[in-house]
Amino acid sequence: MKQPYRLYYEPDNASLCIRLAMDHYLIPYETVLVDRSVAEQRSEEYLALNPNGKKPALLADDLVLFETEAILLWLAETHGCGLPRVDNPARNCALKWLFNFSNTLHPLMRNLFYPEALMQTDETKEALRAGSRAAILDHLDVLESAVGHEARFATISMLDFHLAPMLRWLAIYPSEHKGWYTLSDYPNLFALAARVEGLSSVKASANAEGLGANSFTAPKPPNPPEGSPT
Ligand SMILES: N[C@@H](CCC(=O)N[C@@H](CS)C(=O)NCC(=O)O)C(=O)O
Repeated sequence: MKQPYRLYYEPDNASLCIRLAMDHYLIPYETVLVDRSVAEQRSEEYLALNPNGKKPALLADDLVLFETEAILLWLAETHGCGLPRVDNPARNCALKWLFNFSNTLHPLMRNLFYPEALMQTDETKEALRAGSRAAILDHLDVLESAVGHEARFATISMLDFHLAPMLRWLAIYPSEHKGWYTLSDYPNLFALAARVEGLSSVKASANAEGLGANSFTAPKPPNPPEGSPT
């Protein structure tokens, strides 16, 4: 018998997107906490899995995967779920948004959460945050329109399991720089978050990471059973 996949995770991190997808599409997995309090993501063992030192990583038999979007795509292809199949023209619409997330919103959010990766002084860090916030607000306008008008977003897919967590994180991290974004200002994105939140599979994911009630429409800092989100 095949081993369940192994998701290397930390609560309320990018690995949440993978957990949400695997819970929803009933893909068996087990989790391994990558504990940032002891810098486990920089350990020799973890770097052998993901040389970038970031979560998530997914171990599937002998295959080691990293990059959130690549993992979501691989799960969809391997399990025939969550994205239109190769012979379906709708696939291109889905992939363009998946790649868009990986090139715009997701990396811009890293500038808010980890400005020290690029900048040294308080002043330059704040300048990076400010520029990134402005760019994110522009992207949210684009997404608000797309989610409202594109058929792709009418049904739950891997895109939702990526976008809903990002909308959550923007509202609560970093805790000392909140309040510049309000999800309810974007009715279509709010509706997407509510749709995801209403899925029965999401309750299991939210419980496993201590996300609390209304974890996507009115997110609060989590209280995870193990590990720490920051
Ligand atoms: N492009 C990566 C980004 C993942 C990422 O930024 N993960 C964060 C947690 S949300 C992380 O590992 N941060 C620790 C660090 O950067 O040292 C992906 O999509 O997998």
